[in-house]
Amino acid sequence: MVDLTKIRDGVINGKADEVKKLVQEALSEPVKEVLFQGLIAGMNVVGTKFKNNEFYVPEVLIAARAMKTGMAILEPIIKGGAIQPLGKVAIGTVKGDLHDIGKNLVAMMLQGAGFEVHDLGIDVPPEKFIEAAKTQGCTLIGLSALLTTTMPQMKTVVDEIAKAGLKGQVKVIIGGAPVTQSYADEIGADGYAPDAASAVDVAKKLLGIPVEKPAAPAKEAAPAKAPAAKKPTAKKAAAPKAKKAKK
Ligand code: B12
Repeated sequence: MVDLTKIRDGVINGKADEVKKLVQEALSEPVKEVLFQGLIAGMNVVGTKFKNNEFYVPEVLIAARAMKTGMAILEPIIKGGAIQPLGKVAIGTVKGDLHDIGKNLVAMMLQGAGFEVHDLGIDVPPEKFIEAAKTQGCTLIGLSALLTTTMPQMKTVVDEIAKAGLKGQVKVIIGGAPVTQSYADEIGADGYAPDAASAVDVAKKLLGIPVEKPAAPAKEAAPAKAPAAKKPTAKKAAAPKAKKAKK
């Protein structure tokens, strides 16, 4: 029997090779346990550490890579119907905007939390989000914008969802350095999150999924690398706040 806390700690510590080996060894265990007590439990801890400024973007990316290595092994089994995803999310950077580092982090954290994530990429026109809702059954749409000039695209997507008759059935969560809760309120988005870890909590709340506290990691689980002296938040250096953005 494989100790699933080793998978969890391997994710936290960003040990992709170790996670791959352990997940392969754990295939005799129920896949749900490997996923939830191993990979997702690890990413939950990573999310909490990121929120608490104990982890920084590089540690999150390294952990997400380890999580993805394990996910790649489980995916064929999961797709075979072994586990129902928490929900289906379509995420993308809005039309005209090519920034994707933050969006990718959010996508990875959502995947790590157990959501089925359809990453539509960058420079995504509104109709692609609507299409993902209609054809893939995505009930949550995540919009990322890093430019004040592309933020109005978020309102266009919200409006298009209403025009398509999907309001209420499809929720919209927005984020990106210049985006704020007040902008979300202003354009009628259902949710906003300032970072990738909070995005998971907000996504769960919007879809009516209980937000649990992650299990504490084993004592020896230390970060993959010592964090940088200061967290390089995009917020501080970023564009003016959304209130100034045109609708
Ligand atoms: C890297 C970068 C680039 C790279 C992008 C590479 C890439 N693959 O993403 C390149 C060089 C391509 C680029 C280009 C440009 N950039 Co640029 N860029 C940046 C920079 C330095 C960092 C952005 C970043 O990745 N941050 C790190 C990530 C982790 O943070 P984040 O994106 O904010 O994401 C977090 C949260 O916001 C949130 N989040 C993000 N998305 C979502 C989505 C959802 C659903 C949720 C819930 C949460 C969420 O969670 C994330 C993780 O915690 C910022 C400065 C800054 N400090 O923000 C400028 C910045 C965004 N860029 C800027 C500009 C002006 C440009 C250009 C116009 C420059 C030019 N003249 O060509 C072009 C625009 C190209 C285009 N059409 O998009 C300005 C925008 C100013 C403004 N008022 O709009 C900034 C603010 C720099 C500045 N201070 O002037 N850029």
